[in-house]
Amino acid sequence: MTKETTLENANASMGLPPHKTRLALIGEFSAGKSTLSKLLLGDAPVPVKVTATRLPPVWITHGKSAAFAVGHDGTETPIDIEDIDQVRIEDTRMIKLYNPSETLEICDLIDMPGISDPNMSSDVWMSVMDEVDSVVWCTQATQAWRQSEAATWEDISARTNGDNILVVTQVDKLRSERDLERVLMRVRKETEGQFRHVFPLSITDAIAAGEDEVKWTASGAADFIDILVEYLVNPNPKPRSAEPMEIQPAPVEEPSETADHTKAEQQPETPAQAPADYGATSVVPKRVRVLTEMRGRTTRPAPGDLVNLT
Ligand SMILES: Nc1nc2c(ncn2[C@@H]2O[C@H](COP(=O)(O)OP(=O)(O)OP(=O)(O)O)[C@@H](O)[C@H]2O)c(=O)[nH]1
Ligand SMILES: [Mg+2]
Repeated sequence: MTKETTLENANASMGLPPHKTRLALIGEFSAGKSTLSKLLLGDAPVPVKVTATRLPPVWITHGKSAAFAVGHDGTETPIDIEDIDQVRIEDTRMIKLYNPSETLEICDLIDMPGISDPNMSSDVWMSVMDEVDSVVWCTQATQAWRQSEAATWEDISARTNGDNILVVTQVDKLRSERDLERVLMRVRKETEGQFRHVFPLSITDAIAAGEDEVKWTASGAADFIDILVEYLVNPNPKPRSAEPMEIQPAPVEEPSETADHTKAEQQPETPAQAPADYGATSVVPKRVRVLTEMRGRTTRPAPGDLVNLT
C-alpha cells in the first residue's frame, strides 16, 4: 500500500478531502510569501526569480523537480523551471511546480500573488481559493493589516477550513520591542476571531538561523512552525457550504513585559482537536522530520520525543 493510499483512506474515514492539506500563502505585495515558502521548503531549490516577479499562483506539490503552466482550460504545458516568470499571466491560471522537499509530503503549498497587485486581477487567484484548505496570511509589520487585507480576508475566509494563521512578517524592521508590541496588539484587536493564531516572524532571520536554536526561536519560527505543522497533519474538514464559518478565536492576552516577543505575542493554543488516525508509522514521524529539517538539523529525535506527538 502506498503512502498516498494510506493517507487517502485515513482522510476519507474522517470526512476529510482525499488529498494533502493545501496551504495558501496570501498577503500584500512583498509581504514575504515567497520567502516564507522557501523557509517551509528547507533546502529544496525553488527558483530565486519566484520572489521577484509577477506570477500567477504557484502551486507547489511533492515530486521530482518540474514545472508546468496550467491554462484556464486546465491544459498543462511543461515549462523550464528557470523560466516560470516567462509565462503569460493572461493565459495561465497557475504554475504547477513539483519539488522534492519533504515538507510537501504533508501539504501542498500555494504561493499566491500579492492581493492588491495592480498588474494582476484578483480573479486570477480567487479562482484557486476554492481548492485551498487553509491559509497563512502574511502581513508586513511596518504596515500591518491594511484595510485592503481586511476586506479581502472577509471575502475569502469562509472558503477555508478555519485553520488559518496570521503571520506578522519582517518584524526585524521594527525599531523596538515596544513598536512590535503596539503592532501586535492592534493587529490582534482588529482580527479578533478571524485567525487561530497571530505570530510575529522574521522570515529572513529564521532562514539565516541555520542550526542556531536561540536565533531560530528569536525569529519567531519555532512557535509558528510548531502550530503550523500541527494543523497540517491534523486538519479540520472543510465546510461544504460557503456560509461563513465560526472560527474559535484564541483568547486575547494582555501584552507581556517580557523581552521575548515571540513568546509574549503568541496566543494560547486552541483546544486540542481529536487526533487524526493517520497511523503512527506514516505521517506523524514525518512531522518530526519536517520540523527537524527546517531547523537545519541532521540528528533524529530521541525516542522519548515522539511520545508527545502521537
Ligand atoms: N528584513 C526582512 N525582509 C524580508 C522578510 N521576509 C521577506 N523579506 C524580503 O522582502 C522582499 C519581498 O519578499 P517576497 O517573499 O518576494 O514577498 P512576496 O510576498 O512573495 O511578494 P510578491 O510575490 O511580489 O507579492 C524580499 O526582498 C525579501 O527578502 C523578513 O522577515 N525580514
Ligand atoms: Mg512572491
